[in-house]
Amino acid sequence: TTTGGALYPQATETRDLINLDGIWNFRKSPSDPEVGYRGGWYEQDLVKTGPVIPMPVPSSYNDVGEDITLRDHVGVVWYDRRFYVPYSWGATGQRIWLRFSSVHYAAEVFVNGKSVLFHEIGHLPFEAEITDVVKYNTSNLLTVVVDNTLLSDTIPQGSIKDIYVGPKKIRQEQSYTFDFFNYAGIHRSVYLYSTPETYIDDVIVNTDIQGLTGFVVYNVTYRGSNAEKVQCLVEVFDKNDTQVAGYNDCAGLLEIGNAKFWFPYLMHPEHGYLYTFKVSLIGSLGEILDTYSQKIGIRTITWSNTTIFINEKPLYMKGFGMHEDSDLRGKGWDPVLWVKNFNLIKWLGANAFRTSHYPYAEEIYQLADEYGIMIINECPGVDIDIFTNNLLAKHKQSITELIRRDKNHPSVIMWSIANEPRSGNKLADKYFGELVKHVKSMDLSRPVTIAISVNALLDKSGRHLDVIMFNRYNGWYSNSGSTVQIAHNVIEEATNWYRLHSKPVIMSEYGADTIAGLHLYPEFIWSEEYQCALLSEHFKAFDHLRQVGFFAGEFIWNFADFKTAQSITRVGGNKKGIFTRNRQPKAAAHHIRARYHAIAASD
Ligand code: GCB
Repeated sequence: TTTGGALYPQATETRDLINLDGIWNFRKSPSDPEVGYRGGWYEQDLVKTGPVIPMPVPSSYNDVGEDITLRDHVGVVWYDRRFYVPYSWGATGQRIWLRFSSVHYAAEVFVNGKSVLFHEIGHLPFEAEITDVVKYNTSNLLTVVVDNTLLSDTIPQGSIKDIYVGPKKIRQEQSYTFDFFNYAGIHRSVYLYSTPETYIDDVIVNTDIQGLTGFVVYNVTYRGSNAEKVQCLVEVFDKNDTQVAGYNDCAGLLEIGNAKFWFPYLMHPEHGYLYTFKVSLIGSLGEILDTYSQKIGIRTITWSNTTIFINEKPLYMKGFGMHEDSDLRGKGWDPVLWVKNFNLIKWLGANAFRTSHYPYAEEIYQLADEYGIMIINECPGVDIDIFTNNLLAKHKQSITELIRRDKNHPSVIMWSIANEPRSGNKLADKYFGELVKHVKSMDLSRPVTIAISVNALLDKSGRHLDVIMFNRYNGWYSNSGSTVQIAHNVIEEATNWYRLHSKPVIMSEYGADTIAGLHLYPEFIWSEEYQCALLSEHFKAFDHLRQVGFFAGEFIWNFADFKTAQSITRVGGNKKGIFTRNRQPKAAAHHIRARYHAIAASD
């Protein structure tokens, strides 16, 4: 299920697309996950197997009801709906594909009672060709079984414990060491789409710059019974739809004179400049078999032992860690939320964010490409704890699927292969050595990093990386309520990392939980005043470090408040946002905004 190119689905002259989002039927499985399988829930409408409730797709299922056992459910749930396939798709011999943009955590998919897909690891797309399974003369039954269970060999890891009342086991509880809520369900859009019999499977694009000239190195792969006789036509169009390059080959190098390069937001008046890269497969009679278009940006990322460069200019990143998280929807893809997020990012004058702690929806990367916002793209390896070979294989798989999906986005400028692993463990050395090798076997064009929390002297992952990121909560988890040591500690720690590894250093997390509307002066923890004071002390350190010269970026934790598991350190969730969960600014947002715009003006 993870072969092929994972191209974002689109309708073109030769392809059609039907979105299957909407309200599906939903049924929670009893705690024995086999009950539904034994009862044949996959081969009949769910409603015939017992009570169902309406469930929006895409969305997390946890927060749409009033049922605590739904919110805290551990294990399997079932979804189903019916769909039609247009006659015309069959009449023209189209291949038919079913694509899930993401389901958390594991999913098995049935069409008309037949198992067509199994996928593990949330946050990443998977698809299958279902040409031979669909019917044209009647509706088709689509059933999805979703399991949210996290164990020691899932990415990320978790554990399950049995809860007893006296001698009687009454339920299971999921626990995990990361703090964001383990939302589950069909989190992103579901598509039915068609391609011709001979079709474009993947397009890989890399870019280079020499003087004013942009270069595009590309490779098109295709499949189908006509594959031996096809040719490729590749065309590049600028924003005015004027063709600026073209070539008749499935792999090659295109040259664009006087090119407009892709620059980050505020680094150039035309930041986020995108070209359209169109591929056509041409048959032996000159007929068009298939077409596929995508936006590309011409830019280079390079790095030295002190500096990251974009288009040969030194880069300083200003941003934050984020989450896919909102009220009611949980981790469900929501275009309203994300257009708002991007408007706030621009309002702040930020130029980057990290997809902490998993790959985000594909549409988010498309928006980032357009807006010129840089992404540190993180795989779902958060809080890796027990380093086994099984886990390594799965961790590699998550990276394979991530790079396969996101390789062409100009906004993606770095791969983060983990967040806060227990990298002091001696097994971490080999583990991360192998993971970095794996990334490099797929993509040499972007630096590899990890957001590290272990002390620099104990950490065993840093030597494998191109860029060092560290997370530290001075004035919050340590010296809570006191800001006096912050600037000193941050400078010292960043300098230690640089001395040890001679690599660019980024502070990837720092911050303070803050209840919006709580005012305490002189500053006192949890108040808006304290969050601002804590940020100010970090700014002093960052300004100093930038002068010294190896410091490449500052990332506040977090963009917005988000939901967590229940804990005595979390008041209705993690409140380190500079925005509330409803995206209203705390005082800190105004504070950051002044800083980020001032840095942009002086760059
Ligand atoms: C961290 C984690 C992040 C948490 C944050 C916190 O180090 O990387 O996922 O949310 O701390 O607020 O505790």
